[in-house]
Amino acid sequence: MKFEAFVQKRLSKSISACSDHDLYFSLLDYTKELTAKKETPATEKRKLYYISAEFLIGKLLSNNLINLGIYDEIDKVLKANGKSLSAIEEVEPEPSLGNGGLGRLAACFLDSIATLGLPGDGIGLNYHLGLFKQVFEDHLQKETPNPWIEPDSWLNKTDVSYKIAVGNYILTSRLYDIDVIGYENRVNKLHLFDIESIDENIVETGISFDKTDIQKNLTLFLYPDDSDDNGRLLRIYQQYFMVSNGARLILDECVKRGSNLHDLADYAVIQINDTHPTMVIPELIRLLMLKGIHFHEAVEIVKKTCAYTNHTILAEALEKWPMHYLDQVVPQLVPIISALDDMVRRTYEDESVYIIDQNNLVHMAHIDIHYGYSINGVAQLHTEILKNNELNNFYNIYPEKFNNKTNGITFRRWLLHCNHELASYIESLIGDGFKTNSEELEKLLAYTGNEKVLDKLLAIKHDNKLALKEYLKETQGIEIDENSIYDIQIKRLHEYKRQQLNVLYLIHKYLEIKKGNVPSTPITAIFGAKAAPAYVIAKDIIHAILCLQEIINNDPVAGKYLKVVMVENYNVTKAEKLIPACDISEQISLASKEASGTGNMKFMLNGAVTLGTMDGANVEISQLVGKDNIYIFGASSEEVIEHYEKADYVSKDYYDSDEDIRKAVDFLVSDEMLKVGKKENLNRLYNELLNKDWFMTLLDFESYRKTKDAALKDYEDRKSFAKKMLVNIGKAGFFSSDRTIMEYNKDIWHLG
Ligand code: 26V
Repeated sequence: MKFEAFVQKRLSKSISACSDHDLYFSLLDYTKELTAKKETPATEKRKLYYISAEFLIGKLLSNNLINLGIYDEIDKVLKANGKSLSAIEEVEPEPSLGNGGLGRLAACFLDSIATLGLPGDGIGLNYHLGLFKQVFEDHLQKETPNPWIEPDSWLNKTDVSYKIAVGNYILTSRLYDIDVIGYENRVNKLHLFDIESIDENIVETGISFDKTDIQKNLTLFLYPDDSDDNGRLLRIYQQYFMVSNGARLILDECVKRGSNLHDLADYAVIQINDTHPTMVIPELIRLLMLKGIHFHEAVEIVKKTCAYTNHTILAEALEKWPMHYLDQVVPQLVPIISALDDMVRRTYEDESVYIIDQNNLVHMAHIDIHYGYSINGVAQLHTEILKNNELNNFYNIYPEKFNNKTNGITFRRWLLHCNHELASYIESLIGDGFKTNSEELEKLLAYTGNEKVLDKLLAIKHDNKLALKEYLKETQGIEIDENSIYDIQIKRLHEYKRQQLNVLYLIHKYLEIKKGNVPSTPITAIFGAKAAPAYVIAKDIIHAILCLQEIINNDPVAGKYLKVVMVENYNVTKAEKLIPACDISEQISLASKEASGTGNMKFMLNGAVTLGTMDGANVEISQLVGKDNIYIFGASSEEVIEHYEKADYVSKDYYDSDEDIRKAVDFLVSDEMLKVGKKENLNRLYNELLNKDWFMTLLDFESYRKTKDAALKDYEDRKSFAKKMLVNIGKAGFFSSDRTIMEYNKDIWHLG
């Protein structure tokens, strides 16, 4: 049935008489009906289960229309009736079911798995409230709840339910599914487990709530604040609930497809996304033993079934649970984890590879490495650092298990959906093959000397900048200049990502402008970032940015040349508006700290030029585009690792010896700043930079300043800058998550 007829039947009115609200819910149901018709039960023997605590799927309407191949048709009929799809999209709430890169990667992977026609489902939790909504008050971040589930949504209730014993509770689960529609291909599922007794009314002020009432709070929040014991216990409840349900679903499905469980590894591969789902290993062993399989055989079966992806080397992010937490929440797993640890102790002398350490902490990653068959990092450099440094003791034991899978992004969302104008222009130049074979973007390189093409590229960028300008005016009342250079840093706020380095540069630039050294083209520096609610310094950095926004934007002279914008509540939806408008993509983490980054790939695909360190996937980007088409600065990962080993980095030395640094750092606690900001926060940030600076901001300042100034200068020659943009787009094909997934399949999963 055509959409017009569908609306008429459903609402007894024509499209033109409908509100955007009517049309959104009609499109939701229309899409679901079409999808249901496409569904075919998996006939393959072997299937992938991607278990993850986060799937940052973002809004689904446009993406689903694109993947079903009906976007243009719907767009046309809406326009003909005086309606706009982008206005209708505003009605859709964003499911923010992830913190950042790790969760968004899982969502891109599901899209590619379905697009490649592979049998593979996601397994996770149905959080009722996504990552908190960020609001700014008095130049500070405040957190409020972020609901997304409505009576009619993308969730489909199923009849799958299990009884899960956890702590002192027996919880009855309920499975909800979201369809994952491949681009002109198969439909897979995202399985999200939940319980019916969740009570949203237990949320108190902001996002605080009673963390002990498990029946009411288990799936209430994504990533509850784990800075206290109850928060950490709740994390373990969530993790066990996720993997126990997941393991049962996997076993049930495999038996249905013909497995006798001894041959489970022929029927299932389980990809463990970071350590959050690690308890699936002991839980599967437990469940197999309940089916009569002997412990040692169960261990061997699981070893052949599970594979682990590591997403960070940051020590504070590697999960280590105190044994007494596990005793309290998952006593049924404790004898199994102890037996797994025993086996390690009997085989290896090196204490650093034990599962349970001297302090009775359980190292979750160690379970994955000993009892999984594959361990991968997410970019070349990251995997090398895992092998040679962080996990070297494991690499020496199991060199064959280690492999790299450089991350990727789905081009359906990050080009076709978010940048229609660029996508259709590319299609007019090189045909539509790039939509399914991303490497075909290379054909664009034939046009790097073509003035008309370069002009058009600049014109598209200008349109996207104008659209962003209007959006920011509407949503935050901030006025920016579409003729300025848009320099954007959007990612979680973390000291290692070094938003503070960008801040120091902006202060420096402001002071230079005040001295009369004005830039030829005005600069708009845009940030978007949420800080973890308990991460004090991260919140201080947000405070500093908001203070600068007020000071600089209102300065009658400097405001003409420099604007600072902190986008409120940065999320996937905002990323889709920011990325297509960007000229300079800020990827300035301290070398060795950013495992990969995926925003860097999204910017490149949309024609922004990277300003970055040799970190994460910036390394692959620079190899692909060559040094003329990227701005690299800063200490190398080797230098940084050496500084840590020798403990010889002293930030104060850099402060003392460089006047630009000193002036920029001092400005944080200047009268000008203290007039708009809070002394406590600004002093704390100042002291942190001066006396600690764990992520070596001052070390890289001078090199950052020089390189950024060079990039701004090069921008003056628009044509040559447009050529860099085109090279970046042309070389972005490697970063399609289709390529990443093909590699996972070839080396790890072996599906089909
Ligand atoms: C987690 C935590 C939690 C405790 C406080 C500090 C902290 C810091 C970092 C993390 C990161 C968790 C894992 C993660 O999200 N990694 C990201 O994964 C992306 C996809 O592979 C990758 O592109 C990013 O570089 C990596 O940071």
